[in-house]
Amino acid sequence: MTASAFLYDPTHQKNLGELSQLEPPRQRRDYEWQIVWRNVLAFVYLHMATLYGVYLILIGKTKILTLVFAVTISAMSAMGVTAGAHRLWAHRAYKARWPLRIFLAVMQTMAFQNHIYEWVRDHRVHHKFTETDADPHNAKRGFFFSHMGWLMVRKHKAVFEKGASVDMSDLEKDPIVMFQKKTYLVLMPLLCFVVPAWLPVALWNENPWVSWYVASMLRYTISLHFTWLVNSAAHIWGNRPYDQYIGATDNKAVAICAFGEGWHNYHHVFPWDYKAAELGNYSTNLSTALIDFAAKYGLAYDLKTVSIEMIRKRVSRTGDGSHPLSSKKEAL
Ligand code: ST9
Ligand code: ZN
Ligand code: ZN
Repeated sequence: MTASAFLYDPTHQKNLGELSQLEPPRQRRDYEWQIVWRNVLAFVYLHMATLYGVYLILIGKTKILTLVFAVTISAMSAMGVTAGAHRLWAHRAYKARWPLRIFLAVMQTMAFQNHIYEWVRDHRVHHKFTETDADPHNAKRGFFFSHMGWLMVRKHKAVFEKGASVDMSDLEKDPIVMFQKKTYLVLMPLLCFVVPAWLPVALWNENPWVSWYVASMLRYTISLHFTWLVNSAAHIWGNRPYDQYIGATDNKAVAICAFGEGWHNYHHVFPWDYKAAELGNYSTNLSTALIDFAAKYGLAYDLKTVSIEMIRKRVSRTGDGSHPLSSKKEAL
């Protein structure tokens, strides 16, 4: 379902509705919002249900075990996105043996951020055409669009056209990814909504509605917002120690919320580093802790990283001066 409610000017990000009378149609038709009302309604329900979940916690209706469970499965599903869809499948920053790949694919399914193939395609397109019309969540279109607005409108035609140049053949050869893609419409609702709502009822007799609003709705919404902050906040606020000429920033708060994915200026400059950050500090990068742990037991291997010399050169060539190795700092 579509509604061409607003016209979009990619340079000035303003509503061109009122100009519609003045400009010739060919110029005006460059891009129109096409709102996908099904998604808008789903997000409205999700957020209302989430607020009700918060209320159920505040009035003490939720069992402690349910809260512990919600936090635990949030963390596990986050790993499916960060260590799985992002660092393993999108960037090939390390290799993983099949038990780890299956674990990450199951966790990524529980996170419901689209199946791995679609997630990776959008993400590779984001890296290749960052902050242009071809970027699915182009941060030049403002905080809301890059955060969640992009999931409520049809994509810009540049995303389809330029996105077609992105190589996805590695994923097409991965049976785990292709199995998940084929079975997603069955597995995702089960793993993201049904099982998380059912387990607290079955195991410690939680009220089914409390379980639905807290372990399913609230848990899912919070993990979505933490993820979306990487596309919004970490393309707006923070330092640019490695490259001041790109939009992506290093943002510690986002790094903590998104399990190490907020060191986004570094990540856009060195996307093949399995840490998605210069330093392997686990407190702001739990995903690195998981990959290192898996590597210890041989489940992850060929971990790629970046030499300090390469980092130093890049910092002094394009950094904003906020990095400790910055020559601009030394000169002060
Ligand atoms: C979600 C994703 O939330 C979040 C991703 C975040 C990424 C963050 C990255 C940062 C690092 C990781 C941080 C993790 C932190 C975790 C911490 C957690 C605590 N290239 O899409 P369609 C073509 S999802 C090439 O339908 P529309 C293609 O042919 C949330 N081609 O476009 C495709 O057909 P097919 C839940 C492309 O119609 C066709 O176009 N999910 C590309 O414009 C149609 O594609 C939702 O809300 C491309 N990039 O619809 C669902 N894209 O697929 C939202 C498309 O058959 N999605 N094509 O090959 C939708 O409903 C729709 O996609 C739409 C656009 C309405 C948004
Ligand atoms: Zn980015
Ligand atoms: Zn990336």
